[in-house]
Parts: sequence; structure tokens; C-alpha cells
Amino acid sequence: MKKKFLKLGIQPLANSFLSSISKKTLAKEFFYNLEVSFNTNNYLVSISNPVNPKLQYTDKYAHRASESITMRSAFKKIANKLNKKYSPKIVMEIGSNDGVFIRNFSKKKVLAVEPCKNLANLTKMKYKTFPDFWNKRLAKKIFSKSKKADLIFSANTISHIPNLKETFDAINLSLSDDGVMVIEDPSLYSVIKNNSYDQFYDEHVYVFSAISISNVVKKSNLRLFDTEEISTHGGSMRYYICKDSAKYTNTQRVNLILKKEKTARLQKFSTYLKFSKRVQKSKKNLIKIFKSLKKNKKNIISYGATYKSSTVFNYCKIGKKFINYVTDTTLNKQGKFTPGQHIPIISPEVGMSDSVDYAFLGAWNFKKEILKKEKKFIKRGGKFITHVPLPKIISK
Ligand code: JHZ
Repeated sequence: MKKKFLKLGIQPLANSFLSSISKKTLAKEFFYNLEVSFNTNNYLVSISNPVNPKLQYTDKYAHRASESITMRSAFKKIANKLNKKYSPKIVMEIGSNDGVFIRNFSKKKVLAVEPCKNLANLTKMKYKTFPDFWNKRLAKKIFSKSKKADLIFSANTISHIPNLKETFDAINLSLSDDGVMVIEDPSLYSVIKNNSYDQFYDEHVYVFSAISISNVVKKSNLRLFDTEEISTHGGSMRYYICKDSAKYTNTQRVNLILKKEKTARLQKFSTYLKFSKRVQKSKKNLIKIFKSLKKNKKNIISYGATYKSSTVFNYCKIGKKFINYVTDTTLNKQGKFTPGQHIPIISPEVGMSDSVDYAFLGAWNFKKEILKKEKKFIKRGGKFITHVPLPKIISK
């Protein structure tokens, strides 16, 4: 049974960066009600009313996974590690984005799946790229009895696909007998611990735990045999999955993670009700910070036009009254307006000017990288605001 525990209000699609704020464009902006539920049967946490993926993964997809040094080096590291560990002959990535992971493999090994046509166009010249949604139909088109994948990788994508049974059945069709699937997604443990409610937006249909992933893959005759806690995106988990009959024995790490999640009571509905209360408090306190800074006539901007910050701004109703503009390094976000609140997005080169007093960390998950980059801003007295784990001004 699915039980609702969090209401994040009326929200736009997090990828719907607007090219203009004319009446005509605004009239077409799509909104939905963002609520989050807990399934008491398999312990999955999901948004209650997923949006049609065809509205989300269009040829105007803005996010470029290679935009941060942190992610470029994280993908390089895991690609090399998996290559060494499994020596795969065929590697497939589901949700290959701009190719930041596959670029670490020789092109003859790689198959890429990417439904956003503008992104698929970025890799198709070099890598065999399927501009399509991942499902059984596509798996049957790519693979056959004699052709299977030894390694399937998917970062920040499986959590975006509403039909998990279809997704993992398609994985079972595609993996070789001892093939391995590796998934990375933000971890529920971190979201609960950090009060990072902004990990919920239309694209994050699920925020997984090892407990829920292990339950879900079983239904497709697959097995979670290893896990790794990783620091990307504010705390993620890497799941290693194989066929039931594959040679891998379950590692001690899986048992320890499952135990850790149970100790954190991720299998109990009461945990989510408490989280929901903390989220409401976080909203109140963040608004308080913005109001008091504005009262003192401070110039506030936001740093990183993240999908996550779309949830924060629309839930807390933080708009142009508080934030002058948002800076982002992604070229195709610059010159546009944020979803819902319609705050202009500009380049950091122009935006990080001397008039800025405070910058909200929309990309709080890259805090370390950003603080290192913005030494000049900090030196002249500029300060960052964050809401994770609690709303506060970062003084150092
Ligand atoms: P970042 C997107 O979410 C959408 P977002 C998606 N659904 C998902 O799951 C995650 O990615 C993985 C900019 N930036 O990665 C670049 C700077 O401007 O936190 C990006 O636009 N300056 C697929 O958007 C954004 O911030 C910088 O110095 O929540 C970061 O987006 C740095 C480091 C980043 O994901």
C-alpha cells in the first residue's frame, strides 16, 4: 500500500527552462501536484503521480552531466574501475547524457541509450547511440541470444523511469550470464539524513534505498549482490546487480548497508512523517533567512540552475522578489528563466559581480567545488546560503 507523507505543492517540470516569459509562453507552462509516498510492501519511496516521460525527455533537455569537475572525474574513476574489474566486451549505458561516462571506453565496446534527442546527437557520431526510452522492446532490438551486455551502467536514470518491472525485465533480457548492472542514484538514507527534499521533483520518480532496490530487482529474477556508498549528488548509492544464477556471492557490504538502513528505520512509515515535519520547518527557516537579508537590502543570487532548486523555489515560493538572477555554467540554460518562478539565468562570469552579497547554493551537492572556485567572492565578504542539512548562511 502506498502512503503519502510529503506535499511539495504545485510544481513545474524541473527541466522546463523558459526561453521567454511572454504571456503566450507562460500560458503553456505545465504544472502538477508534487506529493511523495512510501510503499509499505516493498519500501519504495516514490512521487505519487509521475508525469508522462514523453513530456520530460524531449529534444530540449538542458542538463549536461559533464558540467562539473567533480562528476567528470567521478565518471572517469568508476569507468576505469569497472573496466578493470569486469573486462567487459560490450558495455551499455542507459541515459548516456553527453557521453561523460562512455568516453572512457573504446568506442567499439559501447552502446548508448538516450531518449533526449539533443543529447543522443552529441554522442551518435562516435558511439552507437539509440535515441530511445529503455524498455523490453528496445532490449530485444539491441540484443539477441548470441549478443548480450557484460556491463550495463546507469547513473541518475533508473530512478527516473516509472515502470521498474519493465525496466529490470529488459535488463534481464540484455545481460550475459555473469553480466553486471551498476546503478548510481541519490540514496534515500542521505535524503532523510540531510533533509534534502529537493531530490524530489518530477524526474526523480523514485529515491531508492538498498532495501527497496533489492526487493524490486527480485521481481525480475535479478539480485543485488554489492553496494557502495558514494559522495556524488549529496550522497548516492552504487548498486551492483546480476542475474539470480550469476557467479557472484553477496558481499558483506550489502548486508551492512541493509542493516544500516534498517537501523535508520527506512522501512517504517513514521520515519517519513518525521522527515515531512522537518521539511516544513526547513521551508519556514529558509524563508526567514531570505526575508531578513532582503530587509537589510542585500543582493541575493542563486548559484547553479539545478533541477533540485526548482523544487525549493516553487515549494518555498522564493522568486524574483528575493533572488535577482541565477548563475549557471551550462550554455543552454543561460538566457533562459527558471521553471515556475521565472528567475533569469545568466553566466557566472557576468553574474558573480561585486554587487552580490549572498548566493544561494542551488548546486549544494557541489559545495566543495564551488567554494574552491569562488575564493574571490568569499574573500571580499560574499556569503553562501544553503538549506542542506539545515537552512543557514555559510560563513566560511
Ligand atoms: P546538478 C540534474 O539535476 C537532472 P540537477 C537529473 N534529473 C539528475 O538526476 C541530476 O542532474 C543528476 C551548474 N554548475 O548536477 C551546472 C555551475 O553553474 O546538481 C548544472 O547546471 N557552476 C538528470 O540540476 C548545475 O549547476 C559550478 O561550479 O539538480 C548542477 O546540477 C558547478 C559545479 C555546477 O543536478
